Amino acid sequence: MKKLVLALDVMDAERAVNLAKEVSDLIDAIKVNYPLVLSAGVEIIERLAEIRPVIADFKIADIPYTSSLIARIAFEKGTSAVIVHGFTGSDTVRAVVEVAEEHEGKVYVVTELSSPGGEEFMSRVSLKIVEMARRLGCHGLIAPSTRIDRLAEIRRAANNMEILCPGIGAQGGSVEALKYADGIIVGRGIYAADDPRKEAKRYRNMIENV
Ligand code: OMP
Repeated sequence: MKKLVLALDVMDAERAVNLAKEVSDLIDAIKVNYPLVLSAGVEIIERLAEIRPVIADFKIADIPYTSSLIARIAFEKGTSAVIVHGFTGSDTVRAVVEVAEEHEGKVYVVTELSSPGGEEFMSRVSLKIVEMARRLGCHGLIAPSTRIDRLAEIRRAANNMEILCPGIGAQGGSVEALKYADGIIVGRGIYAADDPRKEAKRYRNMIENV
């Protein structure tokens, strides 16, 4: 079954918890990024993890030691997975994988950003990033729904790793990405809608009909 991940980039703890509860039966995970954690505090991970599994999207991109500290905080707060930038290289990604293994958690590696800037530098190395992520035993990849041709190439290189695709809706990507991906990440398309539950249902139906 393909996954629907809610990118909960709101900046108020109560709004975040209420939104998560409102759509909990329609989503597979909640992705938490800096806007929420920096405004609501890292404890928000604990609260959301009671509702659905959390993916801590700190796009970790530092030296191995600092990266492992960031990953450890996220897992100790109850996240199920973390997102790390692949361009950091194998030492950093390995350090994050080691922390994840201690917590039986997952690591997703960013290949190339879904935004236009992702083509400036990252797309030149993203297939190497995929190869590294596979070699290091990472669980999955984050790849752009906004560039289906790139996504298809990433899928081929990824073999059976899980691929989650952001960029649906607000950034111009579509659920066509599910031809190559195992799930989609949707933020504004759900949380900024007048009726978030209705939109989450719509995405869930689209996923089931792909
Ligand atoms: P919306 O554009 O509002 O649907 O949100 C997309 C979410 O996915 C945000 O939380 C982004 O930070 C995240 N994201 C991307 O948009 N593009 C990427 O290449 C990678 C991510 C991510 O790692 O989740």
